[in-house]
Amino acid sequence: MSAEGVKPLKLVISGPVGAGKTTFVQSLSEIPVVNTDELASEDIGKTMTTVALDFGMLTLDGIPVHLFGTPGQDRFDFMWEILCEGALGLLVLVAGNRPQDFPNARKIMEFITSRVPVPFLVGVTRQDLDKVWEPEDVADYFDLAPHQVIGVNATSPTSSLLAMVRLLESVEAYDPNYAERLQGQYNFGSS
Ligand SMILES: Nc1nc2c(ncn2[C@@H]2O[C@H](COP(=O)(O)OP(=O)(O)OP(=O)(O)O)[C@@H](O)[C@H]2O)c(=O)[nH]1
Ligand SMILES: [Mg+2]
Repeated sequence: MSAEGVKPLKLVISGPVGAGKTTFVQSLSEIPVVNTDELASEDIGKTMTTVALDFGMLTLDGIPVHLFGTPGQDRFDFMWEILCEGALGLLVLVAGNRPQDFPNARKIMEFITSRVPVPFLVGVTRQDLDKVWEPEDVADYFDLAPHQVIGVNATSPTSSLLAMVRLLESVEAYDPNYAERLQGQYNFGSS
């Protein structure tokens, strides 16, 4: 239990390499993000990559929210499951200008949700760029309901906050008792 007696909410941000997971956590966190980015040991199209997790924290309406970003590379897939344990919700990010990553995003979604029954949304990043897939088209691609896919600019705190609020709303819609049932299961950071 935290000092105020309010248990933190745990949210996980996953998705393929370069989707914007670390950026999203950095945009939202009120503390310096615990970051495990290292030089990529293979060609993944960028220099640094997350090898364990990102951890950030913010407070929403007085409730502490803990954000965990996962690695994108599937060589670290064991972390996906570990990080999703006890999570209230999952946001699977995919870069809207990289449709070649969509199959990988599907794999990650299926990997996690088949092991941990966590409510999730898909966030299509890079909505600030031209020539980017619209959330509705990505919903069609993944065979998801339109409300399960949202657009986001992960470099923007405002846009990231909106996406996070949408995720929390969808958790509530998924099962109003879900949060209550998780109480007591997740105590990370509490004292
Ligand atoms: N313009 C724009 N750039 C973005 C957005 N999201 C991420 N980026 C950029 O994309 C690059 C990769 O972002 P990261 O946050 O490192 O991606 P990641 O998902 O953490 O990647 P891994 O840890 O390697 O799996 C960075 O240069 C970000 O600034 C977005 O919504 N808009
Ligand atoms: Mg990262």
